[in-house]
Amino acid sequence: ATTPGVDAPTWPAEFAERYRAAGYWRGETFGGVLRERAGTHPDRIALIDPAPSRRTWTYRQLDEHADRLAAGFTERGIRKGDRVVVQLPNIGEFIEVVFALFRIGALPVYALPAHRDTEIAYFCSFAEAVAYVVPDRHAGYDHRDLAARVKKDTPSLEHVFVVGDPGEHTALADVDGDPAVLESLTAPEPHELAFLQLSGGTTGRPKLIPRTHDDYLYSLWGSNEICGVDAGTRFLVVLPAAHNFPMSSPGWLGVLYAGGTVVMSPGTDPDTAFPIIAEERVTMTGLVPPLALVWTQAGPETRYDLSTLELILVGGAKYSEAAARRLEPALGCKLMQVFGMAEGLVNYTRLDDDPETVVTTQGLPISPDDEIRVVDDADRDVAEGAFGHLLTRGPYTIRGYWKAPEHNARSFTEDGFYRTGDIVRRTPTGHLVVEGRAKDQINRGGEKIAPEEIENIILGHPSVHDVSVVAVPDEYLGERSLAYVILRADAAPLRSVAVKRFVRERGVAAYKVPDLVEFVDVFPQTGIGKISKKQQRSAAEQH
Ligand code: J2J
Repeated sequence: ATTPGVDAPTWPAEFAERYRAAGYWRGETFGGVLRERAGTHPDRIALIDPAPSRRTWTYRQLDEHADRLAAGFTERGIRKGDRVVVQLPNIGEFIEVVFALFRIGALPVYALPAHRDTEIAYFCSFAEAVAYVVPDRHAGYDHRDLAARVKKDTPSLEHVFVVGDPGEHTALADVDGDPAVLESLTAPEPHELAFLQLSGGTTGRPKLIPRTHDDYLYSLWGSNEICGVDAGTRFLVVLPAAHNFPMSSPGWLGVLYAGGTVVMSPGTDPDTAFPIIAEERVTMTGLVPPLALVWTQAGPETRYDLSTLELILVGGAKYSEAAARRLEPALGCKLMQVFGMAEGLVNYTRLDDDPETVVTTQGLPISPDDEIRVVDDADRDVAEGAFGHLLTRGPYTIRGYWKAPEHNARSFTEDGFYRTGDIVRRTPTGHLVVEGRAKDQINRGGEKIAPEEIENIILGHPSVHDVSVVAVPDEYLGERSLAYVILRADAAPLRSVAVKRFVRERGVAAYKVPDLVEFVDVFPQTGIGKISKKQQRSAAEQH
């Protein structure tokens, strides 16, 4: 199951050869990289988890813990190619667990802490996961109960591992095996799958993104070179560690690759993050635009010393030029914009770009071999500098989602370009400017919502005849979600809060619950009788 090509479309041989020959794919694995770093600089601090009481891991300790966990997973029957849903907040155990899985070639499936019954049950059943790793409680929510409900309905799921008090499940602390058992295992290979990442999604069900050791490791060291990550980097993980941006751009994985130090932040607000920055002398972090706004406001007044900060990356959603101009003076560090996607392609402004370029563009691709096309609705290249759909192909952009042949036929061109769904234009220097989006998705401050997923839930309400979920512009988040609802003719009037509660009770991440609900009699139609989301979106701008 780790071999790309069966469930996971992969690069044609001539591309793979080219990427290896160019030196992008170095033939390394995650488990091997950690072992190597633990050998060359065993006593350097790899990881700091400051809350609730400060814990640190040297490279040697991280490597040893990963081994013992890997052995414990092996003793419990977890094998190469098995899928394991990992839903952990920003704590040190997150990194221990994923490196343990990397080492035996089991594939982490990254869930966000916000995910609830609907998403977790789907990931576990679709990925046929054998195990699910959770915290006991997080942000006031008991993940052990969620795990018990999901386990009951998911035949493949044999193990639930809990960080903290395990309740009816298994304590992760008890997963402690003798690393000698690892010696007889078949090691994962660089061209094999390393994990399944989540897509932002445009469809009723989230898609899983199969990433290999070779391709993802290239995106890491490529990012490190651009962002100036080295052994002296102290990187704060502010956004959820499971998300592709804080993981890889350059993220905690990039920083570990470089031999730097990863610091976990238990929260995103200045009151939580600023004291950690001061205490741990953090040099770099990544933020979504709404958070960058909050930090920019709080920076000038803070009593904490932020002077160690050298670079803040901002991405995940469009960062307004006006907001971008205020960041450097307010926080006393450099800004870099990043426009990336869990499917692959990542663009950065460069450290030596002129200041105007940094505030007005979303950067250049990592690789000289990232192929960029900007096309019209019929896939014809637009004139240089004109707006169009962004298509991309390259050494770390997937060739297809996991087990999704029909969707892949729509999301990729025949010659393997990924249809990003983003509308961009290219400046004469090759920098991309994101102008908008053609895909049916809501970008709520960097958190992606697939309207279809929420529409399907609301359609399950007995009073609802039809529903359409669209984005509404929002000053702070960029976008919020609005559900237009048509009630059944015979249904009693419904209140907005009842619709929101219904979605919440179905068990989905809180950020997906519609911010606004509006009851209407009809939907605007397009010429061919489909709902016109375009018209709905422009009507929604009045909100
Ligand atoms: C406008 N839209 C952006 C930006 C992402 C680094 C950074 C971000 C992500 C990410 C990531 C944007 N301006 N600066 O994985 O490694 C929107 C686009 C894109 C989608 C991808 C990384 N940066 N976007 O956000 O998979 O619409 O990855 O296609 O969550 O976010 O979302 P996601």
